[in-house]
Amino acid sequence: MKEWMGKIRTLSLFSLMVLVLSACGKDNLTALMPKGYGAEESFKVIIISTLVMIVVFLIVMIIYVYVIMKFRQKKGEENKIPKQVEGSKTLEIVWTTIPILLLLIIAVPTIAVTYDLADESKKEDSININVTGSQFWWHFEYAEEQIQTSQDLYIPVGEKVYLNMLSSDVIHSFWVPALSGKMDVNPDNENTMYIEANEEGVYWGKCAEFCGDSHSLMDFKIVAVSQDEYDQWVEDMQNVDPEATPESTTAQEGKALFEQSCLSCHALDNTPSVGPNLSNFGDRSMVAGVLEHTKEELVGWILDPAEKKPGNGMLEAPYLNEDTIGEEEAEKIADYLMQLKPSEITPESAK
Ligand code: HEC
Ligand SMILES: [Cu+2]
Repeated sequence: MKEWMGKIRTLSLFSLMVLVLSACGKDNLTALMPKGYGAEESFKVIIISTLVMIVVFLIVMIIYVYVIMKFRQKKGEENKIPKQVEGSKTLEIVWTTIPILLLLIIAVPTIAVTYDLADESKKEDSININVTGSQFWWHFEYAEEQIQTSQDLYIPVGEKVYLNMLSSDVIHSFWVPALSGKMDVNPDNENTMYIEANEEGVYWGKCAEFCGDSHSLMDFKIVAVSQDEYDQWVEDMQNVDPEATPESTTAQEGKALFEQSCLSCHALDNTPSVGPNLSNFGDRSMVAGVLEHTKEELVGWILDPAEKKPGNGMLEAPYLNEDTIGEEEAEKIADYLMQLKPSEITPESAK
């Protein structure tokens, strides 16, 4: 093979790697840029394990190359059989002890961090949120504040916030890589974890347990704001008024249509509901967790939720089999939902 061909191959391989790996860095969706206590502690464990692995790799490679060079067949010695060794106590002890020590170096901090992150001693005095995972969306109920919201979870910066998690159907897993590790969300036994954000911002969350058709679209956001902003948000949410009359006439017509076809599953106040709570829908960061928060996307979602998120719970909506909601009606409903903005504190303001 010509020499330049080999060089071009190596070059294209590296360019491909740069391309592929550069897509990995969304800085609000990575465990490698921790922005909260749980993620920081986990990151330390990642670093320790990686260092141990690098050291082991280097030592093994050095011995490997040395042995290949030293014991390869040499010219004129084709029939030479090297000295045969059977068993060596010293070697056996060395290669048993070193791995034990290495495992201890990894195990001690890992176990310490695991227990630390499972600590519930501050739970009673902290904000407690009941989290429900459903195919394929997330619901958040602030137990004491009596607020219900979905998809965007608001928390104050620098506070441990305890999440008590249950699933309404299959097993999901709650994961906000920049803030903490994963936790299974089961149908019957409640799991608790805490998250804590160091800085204001919007952190991306994902379901990390394969749970059905649209598992990869089961996204949510953590909106971390200052304590004052958080208090303000709580007050605003406690005062939502589902009866408020919208300004524009299209939105008023949208409200009536919404009450007819949608209110059976969605709530606009602090009561529980089968589908996502929409009382602050105008302030959402996304539509259904994954679509851009625009009127066009919302209209598209209302007309054909199956296309955007296969297998989702809204496909049960009776209006989808009736002729009641066409493009015109969907636009009116979208006008209505987009103006539901009870608070000035939003994912936009937190960025
Ligand atoms: C059978 C119950 C049901 C009915 C009826 C229903 N929905 Fe839904 N809706 C859901 C469920 C469940 C989801 C969550 C889907 C997902 O993301 O997996 C949802 C999601 C949504 C979302 C995205 C929520 C968010 O927080 O981003 C919007 C907006 C929405 N529905 C609007 C409507 C409108 C408008 C109607 C009436 C035309 C309607 N829905 C009727 C069950 C329903
Ligand atoms: Cu899931």
